[in-house]
Amino acid sequence: MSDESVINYSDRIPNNVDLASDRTLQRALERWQPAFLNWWEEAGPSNTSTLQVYLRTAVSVDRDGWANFDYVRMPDYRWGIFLVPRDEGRRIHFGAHTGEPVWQEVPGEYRSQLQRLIVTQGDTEPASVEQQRLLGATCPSLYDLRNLFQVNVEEGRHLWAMVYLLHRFFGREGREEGEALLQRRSGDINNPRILTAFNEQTSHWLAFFMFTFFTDRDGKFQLSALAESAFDPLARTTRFMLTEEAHHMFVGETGIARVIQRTCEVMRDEGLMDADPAAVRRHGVIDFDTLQRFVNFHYSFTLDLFGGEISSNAGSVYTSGLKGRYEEEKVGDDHALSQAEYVVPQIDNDAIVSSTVPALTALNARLRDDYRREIEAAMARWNRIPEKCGSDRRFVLPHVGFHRKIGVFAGHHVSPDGHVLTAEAWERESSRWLPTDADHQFVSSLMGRVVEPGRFAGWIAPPVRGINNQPIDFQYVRFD
Ligand code: BYC
Repeated sequence: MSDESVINYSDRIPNNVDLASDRTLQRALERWQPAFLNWWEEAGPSNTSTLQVYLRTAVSVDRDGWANFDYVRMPDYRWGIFLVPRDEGRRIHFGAHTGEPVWQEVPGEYRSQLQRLIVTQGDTEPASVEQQRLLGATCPSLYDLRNLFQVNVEEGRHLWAMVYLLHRFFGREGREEGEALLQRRSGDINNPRILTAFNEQTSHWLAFFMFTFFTDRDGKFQLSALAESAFDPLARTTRFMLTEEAHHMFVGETGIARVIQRTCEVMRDEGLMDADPAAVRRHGVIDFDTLQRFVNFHYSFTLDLFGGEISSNAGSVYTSGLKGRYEEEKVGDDHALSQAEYVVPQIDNDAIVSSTVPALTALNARLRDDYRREIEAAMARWNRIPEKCGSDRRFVLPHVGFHRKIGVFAGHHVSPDGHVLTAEAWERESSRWLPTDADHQFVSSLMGRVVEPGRFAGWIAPPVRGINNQPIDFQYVRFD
């Protein structure tokens, strides 16, 4: 048997699943590979095929040895299929099948539910690459350009991960879904991506950092729930994806922190601590009010990705054993939720109330609450920056009902502090809470291409350290 922790790079498709021993699967994936490369060329990062980028590539799925850094032309990146090694003794640990050995094949009764989950997950990966397609043209530094491309190639690999599952376990339908994943396009009215947030534009770097902070973190929580799955190949695939996801969230969290840092420095140096936003903007940095509006937007549109607060779908995929809770094993209950209850917010007569519902129906709300807690902790880290600079300003999360399109708050107007408003009041006030066209124009006006090693655009501070212990002025991307 092959060593599952080592990735075979001599195959056309790098893998640690002994692809060579399954000729039919190998041929099917080798047919999908050129279609993937065409998609990358057409919808992936624009004008980048000749660049050499200092990228990390997985060489092993072991905890310590998986990353190798080197210059790569992106179309030559070795996208492949990497699963964490199989744990022979693994048993189902939640839902109706608790205690049974995990499944190595798809149980017939859950086939369509499972396929749907895998397709939905897979669809987000190319979607985010499409959303970020044009950002390279306005990068604030070589360091940031390299990070963008690292995120892009890894999202491409996450697509490979889901397509492997579709091809290997779902026959002709799976292959058709694999093709459809390359045909849908973010924002295309006729053939859009599946989930709402993946059809929005990521039109500048502030949106990119917000997206990698807020939306990639939804990726973390959804992948963590899928990593509990009774369907072992899905659990093993998503576990490896999670190791890559961490860098994407790092890009977002430190990106926003650097924007706040730069604004603070300019405000302090120019004596603008109490100045109005327009005065701050005149110095070429992004004022706190604008940043807060972007926080409000990206947080609320990411919350929609958790699905409805009350969802029978969520209960059913849990009971089937297909998707668990965040860190299921650490939760101290019966892991069946037959009697358990959970408190969710609801709207009752134009007021937000707490109501207790069967926990099985509230699993999306629960995952969202886990997510919110992690976001709050990260925001507390951001808030240390204005504190250190002597500013009283703090960033806050809006109420979970604010600006929602999915779930119990859809169709209602909720203010950031959790009051239900009339449509007229919302119309009057919402430009104070959400980015306006003028905000986008202002932010876009700051975006210029900075590609001299060690230089950074004026609206963002340099990072604390470089990538892989390289200096900050390292040539992270070569253009020759
Ligand atoms: N947009 O019962 P409900 C990532 C649909 S991000 C459009 O309330 P359910 C990444 C839903 O499909 C993580 N439609 O919710 C991040 C259903 O339709 P059907 C991606 C939506 O099903 C950055 C109906 O409404 N992974 O990896 O429990 C960069 C009722 O749904 C939306 C996953 O999402 C929406 N926002 O949960 C790159 C994991 N929300 O079936 C990557 C897999 C709901 O009635 N997906 N609907 O036609 C899932 O677990 C579930 O599909 C959801 C929805 C959590 C998304």
